[in-house]
Amino acid sequence: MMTTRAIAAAFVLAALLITPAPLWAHAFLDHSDPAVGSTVPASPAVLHLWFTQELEPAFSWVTVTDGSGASVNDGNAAIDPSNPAELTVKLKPLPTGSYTVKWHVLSVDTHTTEGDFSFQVGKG
Ligand SMILES: [Cu+2]
Repeated sequence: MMTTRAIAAAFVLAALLITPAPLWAHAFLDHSDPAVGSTVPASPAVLHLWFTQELEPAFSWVTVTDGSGASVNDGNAAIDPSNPAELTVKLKPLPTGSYTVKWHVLSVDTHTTEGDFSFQVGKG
């Protein structure tokens, strides 16, 4: 015979099995180049962000700032023509230092997500 606790656990498990699909549908950052938290030896010409879902170009952006908060974007972010889940932005030449990436995207399911991370240029 099931205890109350076991019945409660069964309901929680059922809820977990039912709810993940809409969560997975959001566009979260899958990986990036330079990678999240990484140190790269030389200034990257382009930042690539790969998301878990295709993006709406008009409402998706990324800003890279240096230690003083100044943007080092070289032009606007763009969706890769061959991959609607990839956002890229050209970067100005980056001196040694720490850089902050802030992204905000609208996925094709109309949900917005945002996040930030940093990477370093120069000797780690
Ligand atoms: Cu969503």
